[in-house]
Amino acid sequence: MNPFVSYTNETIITIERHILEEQKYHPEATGILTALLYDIALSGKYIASRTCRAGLMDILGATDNFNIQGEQVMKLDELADDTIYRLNDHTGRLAVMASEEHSDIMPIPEKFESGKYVLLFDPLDGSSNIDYNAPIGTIFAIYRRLSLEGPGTLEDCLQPGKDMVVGGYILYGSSTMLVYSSGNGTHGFTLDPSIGEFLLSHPNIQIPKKPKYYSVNQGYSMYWSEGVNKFTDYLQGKDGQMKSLSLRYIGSLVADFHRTLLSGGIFYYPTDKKDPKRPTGKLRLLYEANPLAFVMKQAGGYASDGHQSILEIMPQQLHQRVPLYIGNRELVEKAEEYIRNFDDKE
Ligand code: AHM
Ligand code: MG
Repeated sequence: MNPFVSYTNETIITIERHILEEQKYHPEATGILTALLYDIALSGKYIASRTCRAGLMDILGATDNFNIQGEQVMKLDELADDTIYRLNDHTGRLAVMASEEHSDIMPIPEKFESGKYVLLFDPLDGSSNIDYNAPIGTIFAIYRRLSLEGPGTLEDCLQPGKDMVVGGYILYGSSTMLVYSSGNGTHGFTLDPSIGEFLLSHPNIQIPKKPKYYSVNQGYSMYWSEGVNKFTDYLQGKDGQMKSLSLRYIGSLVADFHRTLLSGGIFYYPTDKKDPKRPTGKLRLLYEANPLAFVMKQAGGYASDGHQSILEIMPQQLHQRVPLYIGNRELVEKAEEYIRNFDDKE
């Protein structure tokens, strides 16, 4: 039985109700952030409705990429990107957006009002898994704008994760889940497709103290540093310090992260030497590492780049990559220790 679901609790809490109740903790709140979050949940519902028909859309779009309604069939990651942008560009809540799919910031069209928040997102993370019907996700982060007025700027997007107002993700798996934190705990909602609502299923998630799994693409171990290899030996119990953890890796960050959050353990994507063009690993600070670090921190865990907290890093570029170690604090700090002892001395 899912330990987070109380079958005796008759109160049904929709995401809308939850967000409104969270708003009570912020007497200064105007409701804009609440509405913004609701629009993100709406984007998630729309993307979920399309991703669960992925194979069918291919069939429908097989001729000239047009479906039977005469609409052009987009790739799912383009569709997700477009959905989030279009559901949020006209609301007057955002000053600017940035997406992993675009090299530059995405301005709000001039005909619409500019708002006080900034939205950064990875529209469909792990999209290489779509062809295999494996879980994929959307990751998002909301900040307050720094600029005072007019169109939002690049600087508005380059804020450290510790200044995030809301971070979260939507997981399109065997069910669709939205997990978010606005700095007051981490809460998970499951989409009930029969009524089209996200319902609170995982209130106040805390990462279990006893870790269960480690999650990493072990196929790249030949490219790792000595410290990362020694840390992996530690997780496998090879140096006798602990009982080995089981390995789980889907290759879809949201799904690997979600399992780590609920089961306890660590996910890492270290610096590796296989691709000289990206010596800092693969994952992006703004769209992937930061929002998940924020959610993990609120669930009692920790995220590091191997040297310092992810949330403390001052971003220099929109698409900056970063090594990521995320999960139970003791394990992440152990990774930092191995890196310090074996790699930093070189
Ligand atoms: P994407 O943003 O292009 O989808 O890439 C990010 C994905 C993550 O979901 C996942 O953790 C990682 O790439 C897997 O990479 P690899 O195949 O190198 O293990
Ligand atoms: Mg991604």
